[in-house]
Amino acid sequence: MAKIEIYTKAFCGYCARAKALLDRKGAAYREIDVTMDRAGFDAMVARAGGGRTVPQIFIDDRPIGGSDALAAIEAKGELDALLKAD
Ligand SMILES: N[C@@H](CCC(=O)N[C@@H](CS)C(=O)NCC(=O)O)C(=O)O
Repeated sequence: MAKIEIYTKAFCGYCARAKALLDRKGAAYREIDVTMDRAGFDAMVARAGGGRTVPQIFIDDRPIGGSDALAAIEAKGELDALLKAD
């Protein structure tokens, strides 16, 4: 299984949507809640190439983007392979 990380904030609908998709896939992930974590947020922005919205998702350290990007990968039928890669 790939290493999956998702940066989130509280009360974030897009975060809930992305996590629900990962949950449906049975994917284990590390959630980094940056609601009150400025250093964590700054690290997220740096890793995401400037992306400041949440969620920001990383699969095996590769920046995927947010919930819409994850859903687009799923719509193309490519998410299962990405999640299983190691
Ligand atoms: N298209 C993005 C939208 C993400 C988005 O707008 N997230 C909101 C929170 S749910 C956000 O980060 N807003 C800016 C902010 O909270 O500073 C995605 O699919 O992830």
